[in-house]
Amino acid sequence: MTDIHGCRRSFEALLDQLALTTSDELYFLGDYIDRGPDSKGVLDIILDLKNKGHKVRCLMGNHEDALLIAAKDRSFFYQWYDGWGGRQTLESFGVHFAASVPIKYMDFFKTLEYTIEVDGYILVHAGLDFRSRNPLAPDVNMLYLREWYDTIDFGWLGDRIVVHGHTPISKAEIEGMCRNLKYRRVIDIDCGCFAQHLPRKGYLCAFDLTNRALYFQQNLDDVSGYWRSRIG
Ligand SMILES: [Mn+2]
Repeated sequence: MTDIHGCRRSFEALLDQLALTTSDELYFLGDYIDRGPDSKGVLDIILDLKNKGHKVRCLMGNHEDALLIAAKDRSFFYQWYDGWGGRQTLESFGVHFAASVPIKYMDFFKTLEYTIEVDGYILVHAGLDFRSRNPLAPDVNMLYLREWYDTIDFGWLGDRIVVHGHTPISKAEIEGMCRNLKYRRVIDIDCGCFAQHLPRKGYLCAFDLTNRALYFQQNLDDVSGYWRSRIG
């Protein structure tokens, strides 16, 4: 799953739909926080899954990177707060500054990985930088890349498939990528959960790596606070 963006109710509903057991491995592709109303709730669920014995691995998204920067850099803080939906994250914690987010969560952000390679898949938040000599070398670009498909080195990639988020696309586009995995070797599973008012978006998506099956959950959260502040 990817780009939950504080949509705790949608996240819970998708987990219910998946009916996981502790033998399932769970991979989260980043952007747990910002925009949606309950970033703290999303993080609590993930930490709880770990505590209950689920195998959980979590990638870093650009929004977690931004929070860590905002905790140290006052001028970036205001940009994150107003422009990135950081306001909603801080409201969920009941604090006023990024640096005031409880240490338990800050420590979690610092453990996040840049890529995971598992069972013929490469998982990453935004994309791989194929201009780099080693596209798997940890690099902040991996959290921010857009429109990188033209640079894919299929020789280097071989039989592997890249799974990523970060760029919201429609449910139909995700389903199309899933059908064409054999040739395209990449799938974006960000269905713009927080963008519930946009056509064909507003779903949280899960991709079953074993069966190459998709699961969608329509957004159940009130994201109007973020959109009001964006328009206002
Ligand atoms: Mn992102």
